[in-house]
Amino acid sequence: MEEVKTKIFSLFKDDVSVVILSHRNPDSDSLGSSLGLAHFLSRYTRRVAVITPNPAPRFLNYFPGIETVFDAESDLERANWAIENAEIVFCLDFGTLDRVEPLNEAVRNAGKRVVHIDHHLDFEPFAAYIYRDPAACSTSELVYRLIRQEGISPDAATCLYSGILTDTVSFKVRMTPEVHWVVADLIAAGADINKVHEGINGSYTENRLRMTGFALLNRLCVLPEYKTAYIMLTAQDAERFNLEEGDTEGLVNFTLYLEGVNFGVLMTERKDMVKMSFRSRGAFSARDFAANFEGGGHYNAAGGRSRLSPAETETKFLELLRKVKDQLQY
Ligand SMILES: [Mn+2]
Repeated sequence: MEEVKTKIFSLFKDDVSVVILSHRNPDSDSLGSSLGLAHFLSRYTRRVAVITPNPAPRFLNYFPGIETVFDAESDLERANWAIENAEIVFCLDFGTLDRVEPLNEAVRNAGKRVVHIDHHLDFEPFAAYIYRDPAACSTSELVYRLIRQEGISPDAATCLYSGILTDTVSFKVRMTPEVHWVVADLIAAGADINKVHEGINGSYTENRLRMTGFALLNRLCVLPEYKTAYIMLTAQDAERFNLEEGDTEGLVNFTLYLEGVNFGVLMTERKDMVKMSFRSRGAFSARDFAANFEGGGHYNAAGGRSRLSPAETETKFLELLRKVKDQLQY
């Protein structure tokens, strides 16, 4: 770690131009690590661009510096240009380049200028500098480790705190003693934890809250024999509640509130696919299961997608579930 850290720091110089890129469908850890690093780098340079492949959901607006982030969907040319011309390209919180489509080619071509910082199990070697640790709770924790000795500003601390909070599902999963030390340090550095908690838990739209209730009442299927619970939200459901990007964030976690359930899944019908989120507790690998649906991620939390219709996706899901029935009994 120390060696990589020294190498990364050797890249920083006054006025260096930096791009920080995180994955599609930005979440609190991808934005938290990206903006946390951006705040830190502002002591070296003003030429820092934080880019996301598509727009961040509105509820993440509480991040200090969010107004500086731009997305490739709104201006692909600008995003590609920024990556081509940056002296350093940070890739944060994703393991493989398919997570940053349509910017993957630009990143691949940037090879020698790329610094890859991540905690996912999936990994593709596309960077010259690699700092990854699948044992870390979040990429925000990795950024913390990278910059802590240099001093952390309150804004950077707020961003990193938010990433850690959500990637640990409010300090419930992927926890180590280290995480509490890190969080203590971030609060001491001035992290605005009220702002983060308000942003995550105090900023639902009425539609989002009612959709959550609807999904749990009418769309939750519990399969005790498979120790599994899943929710399927159709396009009509999304329309009924006027769902916005990010409104289903965290919904899948409710499935594991059930006693005796080891595997929970959320399927959401989108324009040209069914988006899937997988959560497991204990020995069952959500990530291995997600591989059946073009997915990946962490051992107990993964994502994927299906190009089949919702009904066909459900059938495929149930067939696969039958095959892993024994693995789910513990
Ligand atoms: Mn993460």
